[in-house]
Amino acid sequence: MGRLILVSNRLPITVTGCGDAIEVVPSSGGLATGLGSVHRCNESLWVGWSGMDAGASTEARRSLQAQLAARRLVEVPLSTDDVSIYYEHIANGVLWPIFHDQLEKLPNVIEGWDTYESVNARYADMIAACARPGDTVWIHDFHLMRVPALLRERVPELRIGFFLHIPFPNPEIFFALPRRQWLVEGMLGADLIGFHTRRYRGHFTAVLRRLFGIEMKDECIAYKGRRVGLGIFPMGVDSASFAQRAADAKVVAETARLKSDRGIRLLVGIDRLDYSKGLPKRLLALERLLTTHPEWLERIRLVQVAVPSREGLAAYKSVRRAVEELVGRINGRFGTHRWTPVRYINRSVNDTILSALYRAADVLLVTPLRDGMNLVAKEFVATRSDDDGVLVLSEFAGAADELTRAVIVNPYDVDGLAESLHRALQMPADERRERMQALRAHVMANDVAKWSDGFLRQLASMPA
Ligand code: ADQ
Repeated sequence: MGRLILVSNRLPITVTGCGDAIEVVPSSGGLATGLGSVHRCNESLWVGWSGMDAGASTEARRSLQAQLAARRLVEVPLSTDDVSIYYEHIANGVLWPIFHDQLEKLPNVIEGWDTYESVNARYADMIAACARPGDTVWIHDFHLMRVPALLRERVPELRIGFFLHIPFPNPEIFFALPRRQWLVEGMLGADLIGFHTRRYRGHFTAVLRRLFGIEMKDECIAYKGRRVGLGIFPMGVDSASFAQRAADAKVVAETARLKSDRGIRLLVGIDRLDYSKGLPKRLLALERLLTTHPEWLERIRLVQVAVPSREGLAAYKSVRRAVEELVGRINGRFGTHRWTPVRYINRSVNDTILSALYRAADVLLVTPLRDGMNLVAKEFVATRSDDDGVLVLSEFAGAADELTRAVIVNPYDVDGLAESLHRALQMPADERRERMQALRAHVMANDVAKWSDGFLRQLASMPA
């Protein structure tokens, strides 16, 4: 049996300190946490960038290498220029908005594809240097779309899988992308390409038809004398550990503290501060709710946790400004000496607080304008072993295809969203329980281990 080599833009760690006093600590977040269990169980190698500048001192680099090796992590060093062009400008500044249908967020000047290619080639070089015959390589996400083809050129017989964590857009939008064919050719170096939903795969096959006249048959296409599988693998979360964490004494105490304001119903939002997550529209819906249903004044509170993200990009500065203005406006307009409608937390929260917020929420709001999957929705459901709490979920999150017993909303329809909040807040206990039980049955049975096993099993079954 060969080994598994995981590949992602970032390794699942954060480097702190400097010189030989540097320390490597695990990072959290969807991909790091989700693949973390795959990495632990499979004795795999994990290739990616450490987050450390390539110009760091020799002692710092030596210390880093030793700590990475102990965790079976392999670093692809990136310079400050690489990071600013490949990661910030192309991946986050160009690919992210197009894949989330936000053409107006594109910069006027798009350049740097050569750096995207050369960084992807360095990942391919590093994987080729680590791989032994019989190994399986699993590459993740939009930062590394050229790696499958570049790796195939270097080691033609390797078994290569690629998973796209974000949506694949409608062809009409995808075709706005300069270098679109070259990116698709990059992905087609894989033996198996995975998507979260049938719709994203449908968009991808429509693009293949238009670019190459290829049709999918039995979930496969024939391309350059090879077969490439196109599969649907909705990612799950580590459901058992979220369920277990809810019983932790610290979580129980924190949950009680959050619920101590008797008579106040809690709405909760947990997001990266990203324009795709729909925060301004969510706040507008809350404002609308307090206007059209004044009976909720002094009886509800939104706790919105928004982790700062990609702050160097103008579009992110502008969504942050918009959110802060709206929070200020709503609190100023409706707040009283004893009540503040929105509590806004502009940083990451630790695992205990996260679980307590999920557990204390009367209503969890997941209202992205577009989201590949959205793991927050599934983490919430996994945490609610009390079978209570209402999930309000955007129809434009991949998770909506599975979590059909949530209150499904169109986040562009602010009035409709306000009415759905009203309905969620009023939902009788029986209906809440029936819906949450159905959601939990799905989330507990379809966890992250099932996702990775399903992908890897199908990859293993592809003809070599
Ligand atoms: P993200 O866009 O990062 O992921 P998501 O799936 O919601 O979105 O995962 C976010 C993770 O970060 C969750 O595990 C959540 O608990 C954590 N998190 C978010 N806000 C936090 C906060 N304020 N404090 C602490 N933790 C926080 C991308 C795609 C998604 C896709 C995932 C996985 O955009 O659509 O679901 O990859 O494929």
